[in-house]
Amino acid sequence: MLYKMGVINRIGRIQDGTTVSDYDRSEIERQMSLKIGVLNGDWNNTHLNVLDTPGYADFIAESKSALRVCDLALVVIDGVSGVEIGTERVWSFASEYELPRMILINKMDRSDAEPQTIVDVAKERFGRQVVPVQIPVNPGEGFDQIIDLINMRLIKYDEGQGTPSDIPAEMEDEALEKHSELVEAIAETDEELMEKYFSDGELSAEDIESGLKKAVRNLELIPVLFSDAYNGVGVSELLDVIVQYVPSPVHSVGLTFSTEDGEKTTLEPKPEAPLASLVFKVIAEQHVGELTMLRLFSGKISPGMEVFNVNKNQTERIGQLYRLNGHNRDEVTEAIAGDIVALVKLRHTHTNDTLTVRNAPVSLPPIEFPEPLIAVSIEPKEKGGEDRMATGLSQLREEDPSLVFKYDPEISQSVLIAQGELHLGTILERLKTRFGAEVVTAQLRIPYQETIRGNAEGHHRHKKQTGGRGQFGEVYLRVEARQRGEGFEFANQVVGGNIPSNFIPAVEKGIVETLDRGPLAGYKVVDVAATVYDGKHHPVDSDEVSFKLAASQAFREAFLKASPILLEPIYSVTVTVPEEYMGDVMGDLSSRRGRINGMDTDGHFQIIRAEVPLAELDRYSTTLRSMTQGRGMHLQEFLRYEDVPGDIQHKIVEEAKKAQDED
Ligand SMILES: Nc1nc2c(ncn2[C@@H]2O[C@H](COP(=O)(O)OP(=O)(O)O)[C@@H](O)[C@H]2O)c(=O)[nH]1
Ligand SMILES: [Mg+2]
Repeated sequence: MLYKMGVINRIGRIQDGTTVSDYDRSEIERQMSLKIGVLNGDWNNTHLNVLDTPGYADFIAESKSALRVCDLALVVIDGVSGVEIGTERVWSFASEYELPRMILINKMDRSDAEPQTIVDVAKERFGRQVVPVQIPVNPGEGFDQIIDLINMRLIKYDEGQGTPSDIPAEMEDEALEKHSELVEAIAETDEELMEKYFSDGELSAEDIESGLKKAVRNLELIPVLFSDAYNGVGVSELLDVIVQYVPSPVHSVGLTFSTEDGEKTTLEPKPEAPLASLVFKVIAEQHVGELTMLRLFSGKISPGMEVFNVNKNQTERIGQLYRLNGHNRDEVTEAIAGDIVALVKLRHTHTNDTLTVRNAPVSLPPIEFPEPLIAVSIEPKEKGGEDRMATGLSQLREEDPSLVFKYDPEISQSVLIAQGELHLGTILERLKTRFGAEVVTAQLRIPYQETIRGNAEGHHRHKKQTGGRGQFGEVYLRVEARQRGEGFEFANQVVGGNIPSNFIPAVEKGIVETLDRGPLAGYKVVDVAATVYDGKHHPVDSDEVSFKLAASQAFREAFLKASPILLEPIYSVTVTVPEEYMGDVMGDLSSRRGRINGMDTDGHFQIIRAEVPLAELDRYSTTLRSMTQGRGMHLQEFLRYEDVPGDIQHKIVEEAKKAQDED
């Protein structure tokens, strides 16, 4: 597209690392896009902003960000592999944003390309609105002809240059039939057109044009086009169709959304209206610093202007403005509603912030990022590296909010959560090269819990005689099992002042503090009742510390006698895979102590629902992807705690003992 629009004079190739969109070093090395590529150009007197997004599942959040600020989703489908999980996911994002759509089926030069099957599948998956506006005449090697079903002509391409001519006689019947299907589909979206179509059996060129335009805008039709991007076949047609049939942001009704108090607002896409714009991406560029990517929904901006960041309650002054093509920047003096621009050096503004005006502020709905899937513990390689690691991670998170970094007190580890193995890899690489922060990652600890099955009693006397004043406290208590989820309960049944009432809080405190590091293997204790029923004190030596220690020891003793057990977190796991991988996935889930709860068919995908212990889910997304050649995905969600099987409990307890001995 950039080549056709005259932005570049040579077509780049992924294999040579010369494409405009994938310019980042790690993108060139991996030969794939890792982030939104911001591009622009002109076609038929129309300015086009293009956000090229990665297809790889780890970077799906980028696609979601881009879709949030676009007026059209052009969903590119591989002409050989067809509709994939990634296709389905971006489709669902586009549906969430109620975005007009078009489909481009690419790689028509491949001899194993299957355009018709893919159109059929797309119809089945995405609905009857899917309608081809072209016929790829000779798919396979040497592909160079497309029939344009809107204008009923043949376009023959030579070195990317399309020349129109009449449809050859032998193609006429097929072309007429498909043309009628298209016209009928257009007519069905509008009553007036339907009447005309019934009485005339055809629609005029003007009616087809305006009808298709309206239907695309209202999500009633989804045109399908074909291309061979290698040889530029279909590219100029694609640009023609985009410019002619896709709603220009300037002529749209404007972004409509619900404000925080539930009212519907529509932003007029006019330069005269007050500024409303969303930051959808922050990119750190070498030698340039941070570039803030902004989509304007209404109003305009120019250098020197003061704008209001409504999320941070801060004023920002606009510096230079750029239009981007990869890392090429063209300075502009103004940007208006509908446009996408890059800004330099904003002090307080980050992804998902709304830039607006103080006297008429709006707050745009934020991009909601997909749940990250792979979690590891992260620590600096060397002591004292904590600051660099934390600074680096918070900076990276500003550029890419689809990663999560937090401290988890339950397992006492710093946790990094990413969208997949590759995403994780790029984060660690950037930490090292950009922030000099070398880190080590490891499997997260499992937050097991401890509880008891039975009841038991415990007793401890704490007594110390050192020099001056001694220490004395003695506690008798009972522990009882409680129902799951009931938590901890403390009761006092001491009579006759055997433990003076002012020391009872210390007894309780001694037990509560023990709950954090359970007697069995050091995990949190849950659902236990403890009743202190007797004890002894000494008029001089007794103090709070003595009763705390005695209570803690008595509790440990009772707990270990009351059939202690370990509980582990169980997750519900939903796996979506193409049918042929189902056997492998089920076998693998069983080997992870998983229980299969159900299966559903969804087109040519299978959905498997299972319950799997968290301990068995380490890097499951990675395994699933390699098991299914990247075509499977899963979601997981915490369900409940369950007993750890006896042999595994034994192993965990032994390991905990060993670790404690080493300490
Ligand atoms: N045969 C053929 N290969 C293509 C065509 N377009 C892209 N490719 C190849 O398909 C692979 C993926 O292309 P890429 O642009 O990285 O896809 P992306 O994932 O959408 O960014 C690369 O190896 C390209 O060289 C095409 O029209 N025909
Ligand atoms: Mg790409």
